[in-house]
Amino acid sequence: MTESLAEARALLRTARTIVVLTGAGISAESGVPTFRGIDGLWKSFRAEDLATLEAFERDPRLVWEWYSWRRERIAACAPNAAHLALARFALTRGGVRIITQNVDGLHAEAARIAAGADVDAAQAMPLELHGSLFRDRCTSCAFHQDNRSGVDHTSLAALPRCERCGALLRPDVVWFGERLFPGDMEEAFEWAGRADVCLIIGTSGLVHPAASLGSATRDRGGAVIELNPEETPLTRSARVALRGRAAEIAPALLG
Ligand code: BV8
Ligand code: ZN
Repeated sequence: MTESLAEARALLRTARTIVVLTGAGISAESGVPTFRGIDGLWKSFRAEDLATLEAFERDPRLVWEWYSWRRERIAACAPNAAHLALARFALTRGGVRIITQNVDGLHAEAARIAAGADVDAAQAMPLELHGSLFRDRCTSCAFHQDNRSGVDHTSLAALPRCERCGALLRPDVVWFGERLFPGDMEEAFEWAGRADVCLIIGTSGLVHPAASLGSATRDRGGAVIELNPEETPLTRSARVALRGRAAEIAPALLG
């Protein structure tokens, strides 16, 4: 395993199919708090306290308070140089699939910015494995709605309800212990299984099934490149480990 940017660039240049897996670290320089870093979201909260269906059923007001705070805080964040470099990379060469664990919507926004008015942004749109912070979904029927605003969590009665059936709305994210959305896991592993390179940016590699995508590439003879300031459980499977911040290294890696 090397830390060579030149080697990582050569691997990407000769690759036909590339999967990019991102985590909270790619959004760190946009001001989005990571989950397990020093200012990690989970530090003040424990994942099992808030990001689970049981927690929501036990105390929907508390769970909405946390998501409402995140929604308002993250709605003010913009894509950084890493999101933009990745979007441009995906738009300019085919065969790239961006797969993110993030729910902050910044890859989609970067795709729209990079594509501009006259280019179809679809090639750079991410597969959002864990859903979106900016969408509500009904706990009972199929109703969904985009929603970038905070919610009134001051009382149970004030919590948002479905306009169709009156049931409580929840954030349209995948909680711990919940399955990914239908077809997403299959699509992610289908891409990873046939990728020549799996580029992993800004994830601690602790959450499954996303954390296993790199092994799916490696098991089929592909190479893993990891971009992260720190070592993670995924580092040992990497052909190249680039130590540094995404916004600083991604433009040099992908430009
Ligand atoms: C499933 C959405 C199966 C919500 C998230 C025991 C009990 C229960 C479940 C399990 C268990 N053991 C294993 C499991 C499975 C569980 C899991 O993996 N748990 C882990 C914690 C052990 N997984 C699940 O439950 C998944 N579902 O398995 O279903 C099933 C089968 C049948 C029937 C029913 C179920 C669903 C997991 C989805 C959870 N939802 N998010 C929300 O966001 O509110 S996960 C959450 O963590 C976020 O999505 C986040 O992205 C994700 C992973 O965290 P990271 O992105 O890696 O962020 P982190 O802070 O950890 O790391 C940041 C990294 O960036 C660091 O490495 C840092 O060094 C680096 N960095 C920092 N700055 C920079 C940087 N890198 C680059 N540049 C920088 N500037
Ligand atoms: Zn409903």
